[in-house]
Amino acid sequence: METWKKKICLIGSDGVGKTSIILRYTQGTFSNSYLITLGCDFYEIQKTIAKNKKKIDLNLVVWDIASQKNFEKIRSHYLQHANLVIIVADVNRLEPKEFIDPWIYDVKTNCSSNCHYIIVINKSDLVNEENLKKSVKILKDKYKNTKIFYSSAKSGKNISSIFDYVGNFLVNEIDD
Ligand SMILES: Nc1nc2c(ncn2[C@@H]2O[C@H](COP(=O)(O)OP(=O)(O)OP(=O)(O)O)[C@@H](O)[C@H]2O)c(=O)[nH]1
Ligand SMILES: [Mg+2]
Repeated sequence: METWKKKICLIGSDGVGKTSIILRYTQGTFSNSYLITLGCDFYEIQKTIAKNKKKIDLNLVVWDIASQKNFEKIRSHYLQHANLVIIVADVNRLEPKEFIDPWIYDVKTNCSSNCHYIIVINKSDLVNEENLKKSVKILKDKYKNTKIFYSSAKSGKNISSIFDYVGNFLVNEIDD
């Protein structure tokens, strides 16, 4: 089987749940306590993805990048050569100018032009379904060409869908 190696990065404001999303997916666990990420942590995810009639063994290297202001310079290096970036926001902190646009700017200035990004609105367990749908619709209208997920690292909602999408996208939608 062919093996592909890809780099993905998670970025987003402090405490939005980047580390929790990765731990929920890789270990199936969730903790209510908040252990801030310093610098960058690394994880690996193995997936088998169908491509035409073949199967691709996809090795995702996941960079969980610290959000703090004083890491800004280092962060620009961490983002280099990313194949895809997951911008994470928190359902209760969604003002685009503050919580989403700066991260898109980060991707656009530090990643190559063929690097894609998606937006994940995490902590969906904290709002009711109706408000969640409203918030997601506003963002989908604003960021029309961007794939947007909502998720909960706490309940596990949509966590696998995010990584399934990312795996499939990297194998079937881009050809570098
Ligand atoms: N209710 C709820 N809480 C969550 C969820 N995801 C994360 N949290 C909580 O939010 C806090 C921060 O989560 P982290 O995963 O550490 O956030 P982070 O984005 O990695 O934060 P930094 O490393 O500081 O950038 C923790 O107390 C988590 O338990 C979620 O889906 N729902
Ligand atoms: Mg973290």
